[in-house]
Amino acid sequence: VREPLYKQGDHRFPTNLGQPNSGVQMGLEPSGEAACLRALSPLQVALNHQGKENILFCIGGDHSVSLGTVHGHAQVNKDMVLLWIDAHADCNTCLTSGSGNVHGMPLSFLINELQEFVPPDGGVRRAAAVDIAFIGLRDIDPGERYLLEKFGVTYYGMQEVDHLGIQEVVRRSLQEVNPGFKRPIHLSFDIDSLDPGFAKCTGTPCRPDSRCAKDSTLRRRCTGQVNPDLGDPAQSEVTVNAAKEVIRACFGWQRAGIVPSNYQIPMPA
Ligand code: 4U7
Ligand code: MN
Ligand code: MN
Ligand code: MN
Repeated sequence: VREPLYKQGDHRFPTNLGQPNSGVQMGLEPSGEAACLRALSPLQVALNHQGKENILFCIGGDHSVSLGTVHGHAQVNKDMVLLWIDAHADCNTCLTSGSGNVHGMPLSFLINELQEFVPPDGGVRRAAAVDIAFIGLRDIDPGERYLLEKFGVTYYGMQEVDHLGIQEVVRRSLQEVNPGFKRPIHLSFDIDSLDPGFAKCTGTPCRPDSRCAKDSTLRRRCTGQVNPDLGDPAQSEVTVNAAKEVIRACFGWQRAGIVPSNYQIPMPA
């Protein structure tokens, strides 16, 4: 059992961010079946449209690392849009948070409109509420829901994913925040957005179907992202493989196979 990284109800800008309490091993061997990856194909279109050479990739956890990555990206690309694929909305303020965990708070500092509710942070670059879309939400705290509604943030929960299909949800999200794919995209992907069947080893596993009840036991287990030390070795392997597939898919890999740009079909002599 870990102590929350931040004292509950403390109203200071947190300093203990992105604790290195988790990680993903990267490798090349193909394995694992993450059905959720189909979700990423409209994203691939958008990313390809922008040119692969411009992709910056950051891996880490917990999700409070996003304070640094989003800040950095927004400094360079001021017109950036933010896609947040997560079971959680991660926009608790220090005062709405029930757990005191900073990984549930980063967006309260990263959304312009929320600044009156959080302590001053010395100049974090932000996105506007209209430039953010959430996908996969299924465990939202009351304060978070209030803020999402108040500022009209685009969000598609698991119910919409069930109803419309993930492809359509991703397409609509991009259409709303980035019509024509003209703006740079910052994708923040939380492994707990996947079905725990594919990714059990996270601090906050959350069943993706709409029957997913708000489970109070989840609240006490909010520490890491991909954490191969959680769960047994078999679950750990499945989780790591799912993470690798998501990463590869972001860089163009498809289950249907890909053809390298310089590929030439072998000719008989
Ligand atoms: B993650 C939670 F209460 N909302 O604030 C909180 F349910 O980065 C969970 O998305 C936060 O994994 C989860 O602690 C943060 C909780
Ligand atoms: Mn999450
Ligand atoms: Mn998260
Ligand atoms: Mn987390």
